[in-house]
Amino acid sequence: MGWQVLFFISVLSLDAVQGQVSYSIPEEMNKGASIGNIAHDLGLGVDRLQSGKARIYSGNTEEYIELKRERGVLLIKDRIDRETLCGQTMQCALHFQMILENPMEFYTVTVEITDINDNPPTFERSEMKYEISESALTGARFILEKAIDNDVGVNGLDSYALNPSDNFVLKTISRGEGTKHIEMVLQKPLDRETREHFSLILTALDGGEPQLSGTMQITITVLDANDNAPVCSKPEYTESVKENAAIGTVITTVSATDMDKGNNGKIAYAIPKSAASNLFDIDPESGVLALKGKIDYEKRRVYEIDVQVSDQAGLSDACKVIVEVKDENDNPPSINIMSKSNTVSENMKPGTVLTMLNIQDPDSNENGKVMCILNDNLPFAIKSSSNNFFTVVTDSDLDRERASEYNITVTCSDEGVPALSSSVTLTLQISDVNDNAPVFERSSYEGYIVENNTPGFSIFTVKATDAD
Ligand SMILES: *[C@@H]1O[C@H](CO)[C@@H](O)[C@H](O)[C@H]1NC(C)=O
Ligand SMILES: [Ca+2]
Ligand SMILES: [Ca+2]
Repeated sequence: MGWQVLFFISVLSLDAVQGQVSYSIPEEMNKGASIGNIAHDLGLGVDRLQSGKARIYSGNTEEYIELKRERGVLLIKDRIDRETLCGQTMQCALHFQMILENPMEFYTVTVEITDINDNPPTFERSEMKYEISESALTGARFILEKAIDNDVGVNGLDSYALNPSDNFVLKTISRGEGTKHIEMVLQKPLDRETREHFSLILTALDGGEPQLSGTMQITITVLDANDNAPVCSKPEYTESVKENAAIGTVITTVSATDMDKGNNGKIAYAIPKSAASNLFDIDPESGVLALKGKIDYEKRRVYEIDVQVSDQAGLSDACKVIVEVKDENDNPPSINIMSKSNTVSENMKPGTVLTMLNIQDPDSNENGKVMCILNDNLPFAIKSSSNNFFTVVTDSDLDRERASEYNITVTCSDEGVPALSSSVTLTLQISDVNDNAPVFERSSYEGYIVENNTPGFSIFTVKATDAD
């Protein structure tokens, strides 16, 4: 960047003031660099500066500029930083006088210091962190830190950029005197379940040539909101369990998921109060469904259990567990005597019905299929007349004279594995019929009588018997 000399000589009202000269130089020139030929610019010879013992005078600017009397030039004595000298003030200049003696004269010298772009915009912090709820509405605004550029004019802060800008856009608000206020505005809703962390770069640019920039990292953590309800992994579970299974038997594990975080996603399992809630228990944390009471196939074959899954923030889902109870052979047949004869006449014909029985077995299939038998070697038989009905009948001729009483044991068994059975004993008396004629012990008797036997003398004894 070049520099220019602006000078003019004017006659001022003060006699002693001979004129003034102005120079314009950029800041940061090297030590010893020439500012201007002041002798020439004021129309003075180098001799005059020598004879007049020319010197420059000012409160404190000697430290920056020196006068080379023998050459008639002003030189840079020390580094000039416009920012140190003038801060953010647009106009920056050094003012001093050049004084000569014999005769005494003085000249006013102004050295204007122009800005060069030697400062990039900078942020006080390298990173800013934000925590933003995923439920934040579009249009939500977040104030960003401003950058500082110590240069002035075009070399000062010019613009900002924010990248990437998928969810957030940058908004710059001018507030009067060139002060800019910057905000990040949510333009697309956040979803923690899709993306939890964002890293953006805020860049501040100046308008210098070449352009300088500074950056700050913006880290955004998306906070969870309870925007997801728990979801059962299956809407319906079907399981089977044996009746009489022990208390504590695990039936199944219900599972559900919730995409939210922390308590918003912490699931609790429960069975609402119902008939099933007395028989089944679910672990609130693990979802393990277990038996809590006795289940009986003969009482109920299917249970539908509603399981509620809830997060800790009030959202829930429901799933169903269908439990089919499997039969076990846990019931022996029960024998009910519907009607019976305690006594039967010995002349009854074979096939006479003595007892009618009704057999019940509440188990299902083979476990409830029943057959009945009698104990061996009896003149009786058992017949099944129809479903669950049995009759005990005479099977051959009876003879009271041979057997007058029978103990008939009826044993009924189901076909379960192992089989269960029960039995009942029926006592039957056989009543007499006159079916036997008296019979002599012998077919002929022979006896002797001696003479003069006394009356009443027994000749022989005739003996007859009757089986009835
Ligand atoms: C039948 O059973 C009863 C009682 O157990 C017994 O007293 C009786 O002698 C038995 N009768 C026969 C014929 O076995
Ligand atoms: Ca700058
Ligand atoms: Ca500068």
